[in-house]
Parts: sequence; C-alpha cells; structure tokens
Amino acid sequence: MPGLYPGRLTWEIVPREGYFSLRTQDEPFFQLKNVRLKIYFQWNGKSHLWAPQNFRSVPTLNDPPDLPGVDSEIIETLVASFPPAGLQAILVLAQANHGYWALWHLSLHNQGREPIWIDQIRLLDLGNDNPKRQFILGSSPQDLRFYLNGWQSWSYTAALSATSTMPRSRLGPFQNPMVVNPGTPLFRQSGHFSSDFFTVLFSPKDNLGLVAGFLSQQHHFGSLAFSITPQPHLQVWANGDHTRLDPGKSMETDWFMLYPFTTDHELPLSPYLEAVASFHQIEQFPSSPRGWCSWYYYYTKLSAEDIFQNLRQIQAWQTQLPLELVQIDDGFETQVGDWTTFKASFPQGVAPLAQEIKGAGLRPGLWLAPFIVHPRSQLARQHPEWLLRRSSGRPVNAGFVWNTFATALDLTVPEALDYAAQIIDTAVHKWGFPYLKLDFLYAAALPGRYRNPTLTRAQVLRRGMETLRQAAGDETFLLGCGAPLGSVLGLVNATRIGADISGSWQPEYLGHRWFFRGEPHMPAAVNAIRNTLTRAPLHRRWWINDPDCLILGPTKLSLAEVQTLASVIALSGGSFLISDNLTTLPPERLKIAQALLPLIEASPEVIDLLENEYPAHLRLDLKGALGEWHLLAFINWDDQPITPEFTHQRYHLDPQQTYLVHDFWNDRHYEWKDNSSLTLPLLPPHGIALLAAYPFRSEQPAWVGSTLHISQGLEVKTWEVETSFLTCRIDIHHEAEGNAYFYLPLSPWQVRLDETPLQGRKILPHIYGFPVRLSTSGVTLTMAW
Ligand code: 9PG
Repeated sequence: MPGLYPGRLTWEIVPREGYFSLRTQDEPFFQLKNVRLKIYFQWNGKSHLWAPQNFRSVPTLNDPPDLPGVDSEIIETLVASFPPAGLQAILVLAQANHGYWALWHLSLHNQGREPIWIDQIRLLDLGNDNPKRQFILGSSPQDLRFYLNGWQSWSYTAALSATSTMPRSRLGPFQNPMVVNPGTPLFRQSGHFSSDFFTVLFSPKDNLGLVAGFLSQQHHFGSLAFSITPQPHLQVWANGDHTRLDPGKSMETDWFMLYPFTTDHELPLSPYLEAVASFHQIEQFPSSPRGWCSWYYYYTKLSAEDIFQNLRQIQAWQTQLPLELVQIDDGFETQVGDWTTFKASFPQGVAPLAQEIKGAGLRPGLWLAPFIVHPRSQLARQHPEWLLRRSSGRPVNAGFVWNTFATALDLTVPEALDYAAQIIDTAVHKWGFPYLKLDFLYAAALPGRYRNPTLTRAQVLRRGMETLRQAAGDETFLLGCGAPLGSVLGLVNATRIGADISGSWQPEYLGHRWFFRGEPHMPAAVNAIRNTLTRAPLHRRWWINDPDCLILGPTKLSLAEVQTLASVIALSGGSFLISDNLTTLPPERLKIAQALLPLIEASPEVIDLLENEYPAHLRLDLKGALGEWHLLAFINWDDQPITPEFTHQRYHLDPQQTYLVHDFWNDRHYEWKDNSSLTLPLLPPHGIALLAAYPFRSEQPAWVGSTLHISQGLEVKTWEVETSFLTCRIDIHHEAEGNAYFYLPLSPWQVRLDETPLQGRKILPHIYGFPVRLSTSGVTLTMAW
C-alpha cells in the first residue's frame, strides 16, 4: 500500500467526557477532534438525545463484535449507560494492524423494563460551528469533492464540487420512494451533500482526502453527510428506523471504517472496497454474462414468439456473435406479483422457453420482482395482510411504475416472505432458470409499519435476500437490480449499478422532453453511462457490474452515442446484454456488437472519477501476446462537438514515451510524440474517442491496432518476429471481418492470411493496413520483407 497513506493513525480517548480523537501521526492534515456519539431514541413516550459520557473502559468483551477479513486489533472497549431507560452502549474502537484504518462499532442493550425505540445512531458528528469538535482535512476544504453514492442500483452517483447542489428528482413521490433512502437527507443548498453506505472526500488540488464507509449493511442503512459551510462538517449515522428494542434485547451497528489518504494516481477507494469484500468473504466471480435481454425493444409487449424468434437468430449467429444467455424480462406475467399466471402471449408459461433455450445450448434467464406488488394484482387482493402499510393503514408507495403507484410486501409477515421464496424456488427448480434478474429489491425496505417492529429496514431486506439466495441455491446466477448496494453483498453474483438505458440520451417520458431533462435517476443513456463509470471500481471486487444493456438501434440515439454506450459497457468489464430485436438488426450495427466479444472483463481506471461529476477520461492497461498497451478513452459529455486533446499527464503516461495510436471508431492512425499532446478531429456530441496506444520502442515490426476487437490487440494470440519474417495468430473465436495494422520499417514483399496472399495498403509512413477475415478458429498471418 505504499504511497496511499500519510501515516499511522493515533487515538486519544477521554472516556469520562465521552470523547475520542483521531489524527495522522506526522502530518497534521487529518484530524477528528473530539468525536462524540449521539443516540436518538424514544422512551416513555418522549424523544431523547443521549450523548454517552462517563464511559468505563473494560477489558475485551466475551464476545467482541466479529470483524472478519480485516486484520485488526481492538484499541479500546468502552461502556456507558443511560440509567433512566436502562439503555447501555458499548463502543468498540479498532485499528487495522497496518495502522492506517480506524474502525468503530456500537451496540445498544436494553437493560430496562420498557421498550426503547431507536431512531438514529450518530457515529460521528463533527464540525458545524462547534470549535471543540472539529473535522480537519487539508487546508482548503472548499476544494474538496464529495463522492455521492446513491442508495440503490439506479440512484445517481458521482463526485460533486463544493459549489454544486445535490441533483434531485422533480418527480417527488413518483420517483423518490424508489431511489432515495428516506434516512438520507436530500439537501437543497449548495455545498451540502449526503451519501449512502460510503463516500470519498477528495481534493484534486492537494491530492488528499478521506474514505469513510460501513463494512456492511446487515443491521442498518448507513448514511453520511458533509458540508463545508460554515466549517467542514461530517456526519455519519446508522438509521434506526424507529425500531423497537425490547427489554433484554440488543442492537448493533455495522462496522464503520475510515482512512485519510494522499494520492495522485492510485484509486483511494480500493482498500475500502476490498475490506468490504473480504468482510463478506467475496472471493470469486463468474465470468461476465453475455447475452440478450428482451426489455428495451419489447418492453411489456412481449410474447413467447418474440423470445423464440430472437433465440433462433442467436443460434443462427453463434459463429458470428457467440451469446450464451437469453434473458426474458418483464412482460410474461399477468401482473407484477402474480408470477405463476401468464399473459395470453405466453400460452404455455415460461418453462417451455427455458427448455428450448437450454436445448439450443444456451442459458435461460428470467426477470422477477419478488418484493414489489402491483396494486391490481391477485396477490394484493387475496393477501392484503401481506402488504406493507403506512401508519394510516394504506399500502406503502413503492414508486410510480407500470403507470401506477406500486406497493410492496411486508417481509416480516412470514407468509409473505415464504411466498417470495416460493416464487424463486419455482423459477429455478420447476421452470428451470439458472439465471434470475431480481428487480425492485429496494421495495422490501420502504418505511412503513412492519408486522415485526423489532427489525430495521436493512435487516428486513438483508434477511429477505438471504432467504431468496437459499431458495435459489448456490449454483443459480443472481443479478440484483433496483438493489440497495450494501444489502446484496455476498448474496448476488452481479448487480446493476446504474439507471436503465433507453433509446434517448436524456430522460423522456411519453414524448415529453423538457420536463424530464436532467432527471438524475431516470432511464436514459446519460444516466446509465455516468453510473457505469462512477461505479466502475465495484466490478470484480463486490460482484460483476451490470452496466445495463446495449441498444444498437435504430433509436433516437445517434451513432456516436451508441459507440459511447458500447465502449463504456465493453471497458466496464461487466455484463454484456444486447436488447434489440435481433431479427431486424442492421448488419453495420451487428458489427459493433461483434467487436465486443470476447469480453474484456477487466475494469478500467476512471481517471477523473473523484474530480468530475461526468468522468471523461478512461484508461485500461492490457497485456497479451503483444506485450503491454493501453486503451485510452475520452468522452464528450457536451451537447456540442469538441476537439479532443490527449496529454500524457492527464492519462498518467510517461511523458518521455512516444505512442503509435489507433482510433478505433474512426479507424485512423496517429503518432503521439513524447512531450507533446495529441489532437484529434472534432468529436460529435456524446461521442467517444477510443484509442489504443502502443508504446513505440524501436524500429521493430509491431502490431498497431485493428477494427476486429475493441481491445485492438487481445485478438493476437501469438506474435513472433524474426529478422525478415513475422508470424502471428489472430483469433477471437468467432467470425469477423476488419482491418489489422502493422508498423513495418521496411515494406513487405509477401503477406499471407493462412495460405492466401493478402493485399495491404500503406496508411502512413511505415504503417500498413490489411483486410482480415477471421473464421471461428482464427487465422495465421505471415509476412516477409
Ligand atoms: C422491467 C424493468 C427492466 C429494467 C429494470 C426495471 O418507473 N421507473 O422509474 C422504473 C425504473 C426502472 C425500471 C422500470 C421502471 O426498470 O431496471 O431493466 O427489467 O424494470 O419492468
């Protein structure tokens, strides 16, 4: 971990006052001065705020809270109580053995005779205008960016600067119940921010910052808030949701963790993401799914026949576009909630489709939304007692979906949870789907009057997800969607990390544009692509990222926008699902999809992730038979064309290095000289410049890109150069046509593709292009000069 940390953290603990302080040992840039806990609760008919004091330091507990996966040591265990209510608090302070991370954990015990309702557990509340309790991070807090992680899959996520305002939906009760955690405030003033589960504060000017977050979301939804007016002010809390803590019972928080960092390169989030993964024992990942999804072409107007026709097309294209997953989305069920009755367009249900898909050697996938309920479903009518209700007695609002206000199950009603588990069991074991897209999962954690009031919303959802995983079995691939991120850790194989894609760049609804423009969580290419980048680091650390589907069109998306979408999906390394009517897909659009297979699967460095709300600079280092090269991308988020300029510094490249560059989408070559910038032709609005940069080291023959595969080099399986002879094997396991490019000091006199002579073209001095046609087993290209 060299370079990332400024130094070990030192604690100063004052048990009698109820304070502890933390700072970096040698460098004064980070300090938490006099942290004090605050517990908000209701007891005896009144609201209370208790800031524990007079802590007793005790030797380690008999059963200290587990901290799996983090090599750590307990610094102090402190006990305090609030005698009137009989409420006891145990605070455990811990530190990673390397010294750079601080962690704490609180448990509450009701030792009294009356129930206590827990509203909020403030684990940190520093700054504001209290000079005794300060939060210091660097010397210019106004330069800090706040990385705002949204509550669930679709929720807006990005880094904001101090002068900006949190993006919020204008759709109020139509949208917010879905995407906003009711315990995390939406601030209206500029410079006031909140985040769910974790955050990063970062100063691009001073290259320093702070990572803070929870290790899990098993007990509470954790929230964080930060503002810089009048002072840097940081708050972290566990949402108690007004949960009842009965006499003799305990409640614990998830572990909270933080570390300051200094960096100008490394992603400071990585250690946190990895700690969370090891806490949940997440170690292995399947390969990223590649397939087809029915939703974004058919929406709910779907029929079994549509599935068959697309299946036939996928089969026919196996040698050109080897997809392996056929995912049936929403549209087969009579009503959301009524999962075992089927629309007339699915006369035999979905089981025969699963059989048919398997028979074709492919994997069948099915969409289900087991926690959300359509108000006009049989389920809602037959089991009104399973629905989660507000205090008024009316069913909760799960958001405006399918042109109605949806509602949700109360999973603390055992029969309701059984029902959800039963559906999963049926889909997997009766209908035969080894892949499930589980959607609208947030619906299990809406605020309401739960049958069992002793569980937090986070516990209800987590237990619900554990039950679904058990019902599905370990072998089933589960994709979580509409999912509060921390709640599905370790229980799903993949998670959607952004808003839905759609056929337009900006959100639109029923043809209305201006009102929905800028909606931060709604289906739209801009929202899907932004989150795919801002949540890129989660990929293969927490799960397989699902960037949502590629829509090739024709739609309202321009070709440049489709290229950006395709590139970002490919570079994200996550799932790759096409969502078009494949039987009418134009051949030039099919070619785009072909170039994405096989999937790269690695995740890119999003260079300005913590700097810009719309990250524009990506770098992915690739390695293969050719040695090492870089994929570099620049995204034009602007509504106007712009002239991209690449600099070594921006992409953290060695300024002394000259690169030979291939621009993938324009199929053009450039020489990018050391100590200079590379200027490209005008890039259309929302377009991407995707470059392969090959370090130029000597006057040796070299591969300098292709249009065969988006990596522009992974297709080269072997590469042998002798004095006047070159052999390379090119293979992407499917048929393809495109150009391959070589840097050649001397012009070749003979080039062959397998046995066939090949005519090339000189593009630039020393750069030659050859038309290449690949079979499913690849080709050998030989060259002599
Ligand atoms: C099926 C779809 C697709 C899609 C999911 C989810 O009203 N809304 O705001 C809203 C948001 C997302 C949404 C549907 C409605 O999409 O993400 O891939 O499976 O459900 O209904």
